[in-house]
Amino acid sequence: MASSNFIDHVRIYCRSGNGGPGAVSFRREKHVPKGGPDGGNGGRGGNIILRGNTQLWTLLHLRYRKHVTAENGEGGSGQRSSGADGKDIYLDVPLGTVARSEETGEVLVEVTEEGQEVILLPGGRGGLGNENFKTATKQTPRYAQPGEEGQEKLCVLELKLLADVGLVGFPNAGKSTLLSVVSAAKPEIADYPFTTLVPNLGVVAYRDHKSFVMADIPGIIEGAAEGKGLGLRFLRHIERNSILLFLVPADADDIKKEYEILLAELRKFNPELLDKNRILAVSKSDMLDEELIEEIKQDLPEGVDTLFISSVVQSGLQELKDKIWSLINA
Ligand SMILES: Nc1nc2c(ncn2[C@@H]2O[C@H](COP(=O)(O)OP(=O)(O)OP(=O)(O)O)[C@@H](O)[C@H]2O)c(=O)[nH]1
Ligand SMILES: [Mg+2]
Repeated sequence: MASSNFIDHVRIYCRSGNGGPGAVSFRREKHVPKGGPDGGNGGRGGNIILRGNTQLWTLLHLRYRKHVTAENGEGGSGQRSSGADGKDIYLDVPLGTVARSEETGEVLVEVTEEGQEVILLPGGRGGLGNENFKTATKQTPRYAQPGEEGQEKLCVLELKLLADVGLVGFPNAGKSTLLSVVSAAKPEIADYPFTTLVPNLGVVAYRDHKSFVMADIPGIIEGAAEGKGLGLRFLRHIERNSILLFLVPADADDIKKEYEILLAELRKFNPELLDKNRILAVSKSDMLDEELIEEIKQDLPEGVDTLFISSVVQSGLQELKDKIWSLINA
């Protein structure tokens, strides 16, 4: 089952490299009796770097990397020779990865672009060799700096999905079914609530080789903001989605009311969610005839564009995609 591979949270114990010590050394050459100091600098310790990669959708590949340790820098040596820098460690992550310190909860870095490289933990600076400490009065410094220590931190990497459109609806509304017909994603579908336990992402092909990303998140129920059902954990996945697509099934007792309950839960969770553009789709409308559609139209919520769709008979889907596309690019 693809969805069990959705890993959006990993803890990694990170350690960046120590800087190499600077060297204490003096020039020794046959015809230079009192050679001056020539101890080179130590190399920098390896950094731990996060790098954005659009080919990745989850943090699954980091699941078993419990410890990451970067190399120490090498010590400097005579003849002003600097030590080599410790090798950096690159951790490729999907866009939308946020790294926090487990201890303080503080956000350390965030990766949002392809190829973006951000230093999660910098390696220690290399120490200066004794050639740097020569002064007019001190011609033979027998002192060099030690390298700076690397850093250690228990880091938590979390993925915030960067979907263009997030599906919002009660369990069983047909969210996963919609994703499965408009994208190549194969989410589990069933006629019982909470089939979807973790988010699924799909790339929806649009006209002229364009595409957008749709996120199917687990159903939201009344009280979700207080932790009912699957609770808040997955609501955070739609924080960044640029638009929200509400799905209310055609056989709901009161479409307007269901829509309003969903809105209220989102508002309680994070009022900023309501600033996003939204669309309402009445799903499973293959169960309606023209007459019923007309009836429902009389009592739809105000202030939101509403479409009637059916994933099963594939009706209204092109209009839906057009609408989504125009809002994403609004
Ligand atoms: N008639 C009809 N049934 C549909 C349609 N779309 C989905 N269903 C059915 O509705 C049920 C629920 O579909 P899902 O896609 O699993 O619903 P969901 O919103 O993902 O549900 P959760 O994952 O539990 O939140 C399934 O039995 C689907 O076959 C549709 O367009 N027409
Ligand atoms: Mg589902």
